[in-house]
Amino acid sequence: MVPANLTPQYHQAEQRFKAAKTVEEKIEALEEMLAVIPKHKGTEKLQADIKKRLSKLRNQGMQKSKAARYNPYRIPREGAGQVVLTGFPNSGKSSLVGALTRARVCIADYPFATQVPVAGMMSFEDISIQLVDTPPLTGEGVDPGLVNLLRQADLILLTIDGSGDTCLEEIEISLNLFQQKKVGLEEKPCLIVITKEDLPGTQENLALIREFVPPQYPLLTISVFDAGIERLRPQIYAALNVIRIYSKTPGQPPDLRTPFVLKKGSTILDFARSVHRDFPQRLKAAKVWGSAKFPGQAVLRDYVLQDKDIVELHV
Ligand SMILES: Nc1nc2c(ncn2[C@@H]2O[C@H](COP(=O)(O)OP(=O)(O)OP(=O)(O)O)[C@@H](O)[C@H]2O)c(=O)[nH]1
Ligand SMILES: [Mg+2]
Repeated sequence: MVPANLTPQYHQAEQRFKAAKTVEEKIEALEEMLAVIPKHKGTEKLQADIKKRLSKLRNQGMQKSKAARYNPYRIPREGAGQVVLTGFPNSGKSSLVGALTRARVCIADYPFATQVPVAGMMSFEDISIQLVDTPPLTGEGVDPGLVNLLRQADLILLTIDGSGDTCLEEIEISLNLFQQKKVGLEEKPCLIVITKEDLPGTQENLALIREFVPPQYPLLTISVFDAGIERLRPQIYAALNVIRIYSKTPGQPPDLRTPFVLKKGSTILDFARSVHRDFPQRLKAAKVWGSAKFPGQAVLRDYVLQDKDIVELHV
């Protein structure tokens, strides 16, 4: 075996490696060892060894920096639609998500209680809809993560504390911000929920609020301490503009447990596409129960489906 003939420089670097505490320090020392190691047959095995340790540490480092880049605003859509709740501090976002889902939200009587988005599933009849609680909006700047979340949402739910002196300003600032940040209110619905209906201040402000809000925004008034909050489930579902379609295999009863959720206005062809991507080409006939003139009526592929229709596709 050829002697390694390691240099003092190498030994120093090796000492630094042994003393290193962080992944970064270790990587740096190993790189130095590799740079100064005499390159000949006798050190080949040692060189390979250093390279192996380096790549292992670099992988660790990458995972660490991935964790550092973790984005709490990245919330994958789940269920029949994603509803993002937004609004000024203390306006009742977390209380709503807490009342309608099992998500562990932070509710507090001081502002800025919520620091990262929290998602929960709201059940409505036989489907569930994702509600996302978020940190508050303010008049001064908005987190780009929140803007992205609003852009990707299927429905925006703006909460306004009806009892507050600044409720009209909050509505104005929020709607302006949605426009400035182009969150897509041209094609996506936005519900304005006036919270704290139980407080006398809200009752006093309601007439003003109704006059102030542009007519294209549906206004709801609720209290989380009142059973009326349950009305929100169907109202959120309705605002999502989707329909549920149950599929039926020929000769069998329909599958009423797991509906397909489609955009309102979807046709037989759209439904066929969501069942299987080959179905539109293979589709020979379709029958509809529900909105059809009579149960099991044969319909064409451009037939517009309605909520709760049962569809039998023949391919
Ligand atoms: N009286 C009354 N109080 C409410 C209602 N909804 C929420 N609150 C109270 O208002 C305070 C703020 O509620 P949160 O749900 O934490 O408000 P938030 O919008 O999530 O607040 P941030 O996370 O700071 O943005 C809490 O003390 C709630 O109990 C309501 O309908 N009626
Ligand atoms: Mg909150």
